[in-house]
Amino acid sequence: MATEKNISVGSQVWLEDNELAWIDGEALDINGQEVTARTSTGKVVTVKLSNVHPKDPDAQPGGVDDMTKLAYLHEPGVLYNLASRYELNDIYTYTGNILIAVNPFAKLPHLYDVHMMEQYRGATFGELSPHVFAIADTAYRAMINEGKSQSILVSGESGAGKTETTKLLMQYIAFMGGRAMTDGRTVEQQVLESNPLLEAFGNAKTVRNDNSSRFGKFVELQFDRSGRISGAAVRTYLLERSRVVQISDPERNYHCFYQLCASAEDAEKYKLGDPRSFHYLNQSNCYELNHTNSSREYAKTRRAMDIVGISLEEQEAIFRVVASILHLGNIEFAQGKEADSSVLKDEKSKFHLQTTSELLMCDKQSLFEALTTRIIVTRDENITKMLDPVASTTNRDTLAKTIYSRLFDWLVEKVNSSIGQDPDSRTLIGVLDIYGFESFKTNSFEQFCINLTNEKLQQHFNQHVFKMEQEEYTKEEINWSYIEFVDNQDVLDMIEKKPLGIIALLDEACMFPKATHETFAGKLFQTFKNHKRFIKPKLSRTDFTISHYAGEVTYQADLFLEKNKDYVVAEHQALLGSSKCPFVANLFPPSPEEPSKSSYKFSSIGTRFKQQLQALMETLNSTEPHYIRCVKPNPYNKPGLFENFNVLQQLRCGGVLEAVRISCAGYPTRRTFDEFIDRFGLLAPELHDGSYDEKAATEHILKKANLSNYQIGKTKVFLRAGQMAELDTKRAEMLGSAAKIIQRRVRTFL
Ligand code: AOV
Ligand code: MG
Repeated sequence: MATEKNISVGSQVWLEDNELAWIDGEALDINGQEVTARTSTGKVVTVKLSNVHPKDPDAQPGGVDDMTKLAYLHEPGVLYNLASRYELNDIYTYTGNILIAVNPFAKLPHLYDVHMMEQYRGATFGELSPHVFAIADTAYRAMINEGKSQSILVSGESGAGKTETTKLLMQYIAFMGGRAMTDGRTVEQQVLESNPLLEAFGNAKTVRNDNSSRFGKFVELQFDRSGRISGAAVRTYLLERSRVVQISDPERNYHCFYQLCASAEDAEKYKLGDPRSFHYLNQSNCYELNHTNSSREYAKTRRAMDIVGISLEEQEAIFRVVASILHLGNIEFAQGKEADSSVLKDEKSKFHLQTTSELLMCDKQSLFEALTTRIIVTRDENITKMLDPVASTTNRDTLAKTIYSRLFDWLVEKVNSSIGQDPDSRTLIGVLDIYGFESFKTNSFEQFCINLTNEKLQQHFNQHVFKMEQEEYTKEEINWSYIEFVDNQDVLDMIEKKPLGIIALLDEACMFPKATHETFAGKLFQTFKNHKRFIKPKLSRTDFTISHYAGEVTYQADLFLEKNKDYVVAEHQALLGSSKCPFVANLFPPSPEEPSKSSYKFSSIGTRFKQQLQALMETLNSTEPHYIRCVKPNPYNKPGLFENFNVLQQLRCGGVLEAVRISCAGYPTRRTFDEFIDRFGLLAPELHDGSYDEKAATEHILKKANLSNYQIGKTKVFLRAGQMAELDTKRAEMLGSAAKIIQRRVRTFL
């Protein structure tokens, strides 16, 4: 970050610190490129001048509500502003138009009640304290006034508060765009209730978050001409499938499994009971969530289903399928008589096979065969191959994952068809709740896809905040010193381009029978050996590192091929497609294509995901974006604890620090002369004599209002952050006194 190095002996300064990231102190001595200072904790240290920043001596103890109001703009300033606000439970802070939301990890009861919504309704942006409602209100009003679609992009790492924020946004928009309650269901109620429904099936407890969304979500709210919600569409991205069959302590499987087990009557109906008796749940020792009661949650899920419009028969079938997955997971295999064949391990397994087939309404023997054999299609004949117990178990898990992901997709589609799309709607507000950047000890295909998403969104953010700003300034020929930013088009090309991008190379490897993760990695090393975003780690032959906008991530290629392949085993398709339960059969419709030669038909998850992202970007590009960056103040999900290093890393990844810089350096508010005079003409009534042109009139108003440091372009006026608010206040004062005069006159008249 650019710094003003106005430091002299006696100055208040920020110093880089190993423990706190930044610590405040007083400069004692300056010697060339080194500064000696006493920290506020009493230590005397000598640090490089480049690691010292001046500290604002007049900084307000409670911080400022917009980073662009900071007197000195730099990393420690931004960080300590957030920290000191957080201490006072002021969890929201603006950076120009971007909202930063620091997770309070505590209920703030009055922050989101109806009274609060009333307050933000129609309030000028920036007039009230920063709030997620203010962003929703701005988007809603911009849609109404300008007839342009809007989108609100919520990002942040796991547990940062994206999903909660999204729900608050939707709640506010429903409040603004709802219609009076009728005895039937209203569209906005259905939209709101789709949240608990999808959370029951798509959220789970992870180490990072007790209610972690294991899928990405874009909700499109459609509006009619009068600004009422008239339809909605939910798009979801990449549900984590592996969780259905594999969990590790202290995580959990998807909430719906525990909810169903806790529901007294239904659990009995489906021969369930203690979750501890099911393999898919007892791989972890965690069964309960703090502060939640599973049977009450089950009732909530059922109610959400009612409201969304899922019939009772469908609900019965959904939970029957959920139960069948638990029973399926308890079917165990032992070595059969013939080499490499499997039999059921014991009586318990027989019981679970029986129950699974009853619940799925398919033939027990066919189910057993679908689990323990594989048909190999050759040119001349079909050969039935027996599977050994290990292969049968893997096969069983594959079936469980397939059923669950089909069920989830069905729910999403049902939400969409039931709420309904409004074909006449011309404007929409999209709300995006999607996984933030991830970098773990081991990173696989999922992280690769998630980080691709974030690269795309970062580019969108870049384009919006940086490129658009600069283009606008250039177009208007105003004075503007270009701010540098790191463009990430090169990373995107490396991943997405055909035929030599990483995804294309991965698809190629998946289609080539002899390819392994080693040959795939080798191909990557060869293709990108001189790419500045690609690094081959020294100690591994199959790891590769991508230099993402938010930092380097090393991926393990091992499971990439396997995870990129999306296919339904033909035997599974045949088994469930012929289920006597129409709901189950419907989850496995016959594929429209010719029956494939091989029982594994490959379709690429990576490529499909890339296309989904492309479609998402196109939607976003046709809207006016609003950004909310959620920040997780500490990794322990504890209230009141603000860890500097952690937060800084998130601010960097979210582009917040860059955005702060540009917001301040630039002119975030702009209006055409015409719009400006419309709004503020009353500040200079003498303009009515008509002797000014628009540009001169604009300048006249600005001078009269005592503003400086704005820019007048060719068609627009450009204001610094905060100046619009200043003008608005003056305008409100004028209007207020005018209203008082009228009131007084009315009173005298009476
Ligand atoms: P995420 O969506 O960003 O994580 P959530 O929205 O689920 O994170 O938030 C995690 C938890 O933080 C919630 O369950 C709440 O307990 C708490 N929380 C978040 N926002 C607020 C708020 N405004 N007020 C009070 N508590 C809050 V993930 O889906 O895991 O990426 O994958
Ligand atoms: Mg979430």
